[in-house]
Amino acid sequence: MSPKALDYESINEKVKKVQYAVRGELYLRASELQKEGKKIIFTNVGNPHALGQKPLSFPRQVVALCQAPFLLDDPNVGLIFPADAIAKAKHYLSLTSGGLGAYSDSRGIPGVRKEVAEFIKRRDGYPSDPELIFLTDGASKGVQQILNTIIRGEGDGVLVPVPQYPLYSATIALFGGSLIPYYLEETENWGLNVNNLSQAVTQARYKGIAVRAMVIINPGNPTGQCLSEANLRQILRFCFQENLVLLGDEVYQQNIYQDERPFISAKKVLMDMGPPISREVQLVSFHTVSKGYWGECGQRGGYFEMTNIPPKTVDEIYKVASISLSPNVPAQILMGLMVNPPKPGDISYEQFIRESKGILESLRRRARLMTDGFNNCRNVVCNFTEGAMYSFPQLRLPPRAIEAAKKDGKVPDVFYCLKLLEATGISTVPGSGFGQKEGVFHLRTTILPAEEDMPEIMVQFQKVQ
Ligand code: DCS
Repeated sequence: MSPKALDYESINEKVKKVQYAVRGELYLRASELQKEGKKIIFTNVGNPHALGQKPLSFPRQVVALCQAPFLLDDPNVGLIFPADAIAKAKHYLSLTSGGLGAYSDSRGIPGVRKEVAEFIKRRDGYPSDPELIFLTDGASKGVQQILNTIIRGEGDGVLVPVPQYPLYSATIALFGGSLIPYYLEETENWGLNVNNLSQAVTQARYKGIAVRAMVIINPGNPTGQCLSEANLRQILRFCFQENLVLLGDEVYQQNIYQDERPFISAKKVLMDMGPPISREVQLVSFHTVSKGYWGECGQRGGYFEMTNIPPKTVDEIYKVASISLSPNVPAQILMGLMVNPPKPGDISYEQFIRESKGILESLRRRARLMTDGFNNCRNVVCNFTEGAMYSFPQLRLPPRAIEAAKKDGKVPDVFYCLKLLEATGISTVPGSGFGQKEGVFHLRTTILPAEEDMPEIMVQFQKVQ
């Protein structure tokens, strides 16, 4: 009998080709060890609540009321919920057509998209059109929707930073496109060199690949660098010259741990550059409720904003989004709250500021503790985490470790991370999962373990050296 369509040998080869290291071999081994009773610290995923970060009170109060609207009719509701949370819940319920149990428009609730547009305008100083903003189930879904629209087949290339977050490599593989790497400069704090970009494009075109888009991750994952305004200008000019769509992954825009390079959006820099570039370069920017001091990864809320994308293309993206009917509605409300949080004078303002500042300041200290801890290890060098949630130290593995890995049939950094896991229970991701230069090895860990556990974790890292 011929194989059935879902027999392994006959399924879509592109599915088999996909690799996603953040939940790969290391994660699977860590889960096994956990089942056997070993205490595991999961620093493989940027999943703050899983490592003890508390949700912010105000947004959860609002969403709780939206989920259980009958509480709004309870005469005691005001004893449990602050009046501004009650008012906000009523506001969001009034924007839905039937509450959280009803599908929304496939682009998201219009009133929330308007709040996102107002946030972007406040942030950048330029108008933003709610019609060009789509709400999504996390930023991942948005990235997939856009890459799906761009990639027509193997001959289409997308420039991706290396090291990169494997959402990009995996999605490009799944859609059958070609990933064109451009290497970030580790010795320049993971900066982006435009000459590397030109070289990457020239080489790809020589191979007959139509390079159509470029991805930037700012702040970087796994590399943690923040792009300067000058660098963003160079990138946008390059996209203009080379006729590339820019995908601006800005999910870590709240996670900044230094003052020299505050976050600046690609949209703002594009608009600052003026015509013709500001009218020509096609840009799609992504954001999420999963990161920042929100860390609401499980809620799956995101948005993307399109700039200079023709209405007919927007309609096609809308049509394809409609196949999934509606993004997750509770997360849309969280997104509304994220872009429109309590204001000075509101009852919940002070508590909101106290909680959010507390998380961000602790992350800043943890970024420092981790970088310093790695740089105190023998045979490790590590750039400072300027932003995002990760540390990406380089491991100077001795030849005998590389030999031992080879004997075991493993990539050396996978071998090292497995050893680290067995010895300490710390579950990291090998650098090879993100891409790195030939012969250089890294690991990625999040900076998310509780601050009080951090010194002990760094001692554990030092022991394995
Ligand atoms: N873009 C980047 C750069 C990310 O790091 C992530 C998540 C996403 C997009 C997608 O986020 P959401 O779909 O949740 O909005 N980062 C993963 C990571 O590297 N560790 O944890 C999750």
